[in-house]
Amino acid sequence: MRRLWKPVIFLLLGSLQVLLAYPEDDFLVNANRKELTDSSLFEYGDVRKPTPTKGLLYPRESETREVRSLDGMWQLVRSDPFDPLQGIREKWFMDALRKTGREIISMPVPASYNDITTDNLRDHVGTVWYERTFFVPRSWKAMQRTWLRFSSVHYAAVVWINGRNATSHSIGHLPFESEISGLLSFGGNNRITVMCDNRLSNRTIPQGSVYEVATDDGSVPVQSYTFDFFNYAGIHRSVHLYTTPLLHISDLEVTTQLTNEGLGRIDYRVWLEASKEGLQIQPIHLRVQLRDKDGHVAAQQINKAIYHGTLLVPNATPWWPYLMHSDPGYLYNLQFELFVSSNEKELEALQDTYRLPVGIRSLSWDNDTLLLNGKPLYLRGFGRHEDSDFRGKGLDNALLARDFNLLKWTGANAYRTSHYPYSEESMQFADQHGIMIIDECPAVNIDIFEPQLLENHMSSLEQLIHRDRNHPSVIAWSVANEPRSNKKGALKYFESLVNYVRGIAHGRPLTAAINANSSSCHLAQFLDIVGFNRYNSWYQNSGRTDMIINLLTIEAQSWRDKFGKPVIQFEYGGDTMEGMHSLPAFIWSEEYQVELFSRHFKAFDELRGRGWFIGEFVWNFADFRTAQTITRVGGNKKGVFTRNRQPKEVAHILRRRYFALAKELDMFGLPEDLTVYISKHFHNEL
Ligand code: BDP
Repeated sequence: MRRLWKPVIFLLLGSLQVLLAYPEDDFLVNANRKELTDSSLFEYGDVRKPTPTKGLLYPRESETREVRSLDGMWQLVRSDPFDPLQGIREKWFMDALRKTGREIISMPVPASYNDITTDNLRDHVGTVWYERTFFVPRSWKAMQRTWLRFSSVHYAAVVWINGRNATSHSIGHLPFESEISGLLSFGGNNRITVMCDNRLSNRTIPQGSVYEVATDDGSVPVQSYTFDFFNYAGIHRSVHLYTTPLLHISDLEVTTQLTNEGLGRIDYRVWLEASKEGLQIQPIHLRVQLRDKDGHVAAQQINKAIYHGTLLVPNATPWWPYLMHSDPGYLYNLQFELFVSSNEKELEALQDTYRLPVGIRSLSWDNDTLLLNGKPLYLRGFGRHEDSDFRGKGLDNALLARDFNLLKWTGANAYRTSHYPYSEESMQFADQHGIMIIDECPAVNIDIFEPQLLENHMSSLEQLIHRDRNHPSVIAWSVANEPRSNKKGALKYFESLVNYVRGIAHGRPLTAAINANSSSCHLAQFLDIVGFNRYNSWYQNSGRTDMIINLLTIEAQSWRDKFGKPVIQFEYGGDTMEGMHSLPAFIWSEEYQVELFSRHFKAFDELRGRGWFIGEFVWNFADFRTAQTITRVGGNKKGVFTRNRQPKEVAHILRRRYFALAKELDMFGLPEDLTVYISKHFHNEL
């Protein structure tokens, strides 16, 4: 019976795709798919470039805008895994989901849905449907527009308001929005329905495949993927309603520079958008004011009919990273006010205001180093995950705050958003705290290189850069993690990808976390900074920490010799069971993790002296959930912290190293609790 649905599903696909602008691939995972083995066959010259995304400013209240959260308890029903499109055929979106007669599950938003219930929702493959109701005030109808914005749904989403299609999106971890003024009942109750599909295919970013397996009770679809974190799904981040005037500021782009003399320069560009009724409104001028932390105007400009400009800021307070300055993360507020002609007595009226936090800093790089405000950087930090008990990948402000406290406690100054874009709230936090970000797109472990994948990959980077280009904390874009870049097809694929990204990189260097060898990698030659992942004494030479220094220094030098670019190690580490001890050290014990790190530190110090090695990143900040495999005990245990964010023994050692580097490089004093009193004859100093 189940199988009968399949032909019906395929027939429906063409028309649905047009109706919902929902990528065919996401419905059609693994059906009629030809495996592509020799990706070198493809030419990438005429790949469709993604249509640049529009808007997407983070929703902020102002005197002209209201923001309302739709976070809270939603209702969820799951589809039959063999018939993920049943709800589309039967138009579940036209009425309350309880009318489907299916089990209703209370589901918090934001959160992954996987770890909330006690049944197999965790391993569900296919679609689930979310729903909630909400009021919008009558006052929102007059003279404004209402927008619906999702900060991220993984992997793909189709959205209806009161039974009418509002928007759709695919690729997780990225925001999308749409105007819904025409779909709402103002002063009345409204229903929002979201279909979320978690299936990954050869053409999704990241890739995966769904296949059918026989079980004792029949058969089930199973999602497989090679990347090493659980494919959590659902409405992962906040959902907002926000209003704008009929003519409003729809987008902003800002770049900054700092001269040696302390003169700050801010170049900005503003986009306006009007509804049909808003087209009549006549903009008169745009006032741009830079305000310091105390609200004083540090620079301003008034533009008539010009929507870009430059502000010069004498004696600017620069944005500095944590532990490079006593006041890191200094942010100004850049206030954009649009004035229009008014019928009232005053000649002009304030139409729209948007305020953007801005850090003034310069970023530059050459073949040896990356410089911030003219100072060479040495990055010390982590690869991380958005991952925690129950919430999975759901945004959690308590977790975010705890993580930043731990980052600062260890003396880290950077992290990589491995292996996908992190929440917008975390990017804002990084700006405020002076933590530097290597901003990675969701292309992890990509393997079968082909044009549709390339188009999606470009799109994921376009969306990421559009979202994050105004954050001072972002110091590089990472175009991929561990792609199979030694394969023949990778050469043309990455040439096309990097050519495209270079055109939109917004003043940041391009990097990637590579696990191929320097001799066979087809990606590194296109990058500005070569990043590599290597698990010496873990996946290679397990148990032999006495080989690390040699192997690591030889490998780093080989990347340097071949590509002549700055080099970073983006991943090293070993799984460690908290509380497992062994003397002498044995793999999986806390002592082994300490020994493994310590040998890496020695290699890093040797490499630092060579003038082109610019960063060390531990894998991983905290333990995290993975798919079920025999190499993982409850997940990946390479964390310096446990999954509930308590330190393993190595955290204290890493902390001493990172603060020692801060002292050596930027003359920072050490925290008092870094060492403990032992005896008056023993000074436990760094
Ligand atoms: C690297 C991957 C990372 C894994 C890590 C590991 O980039 O996602 O979690 O290995 O195996 O290859 O721990």
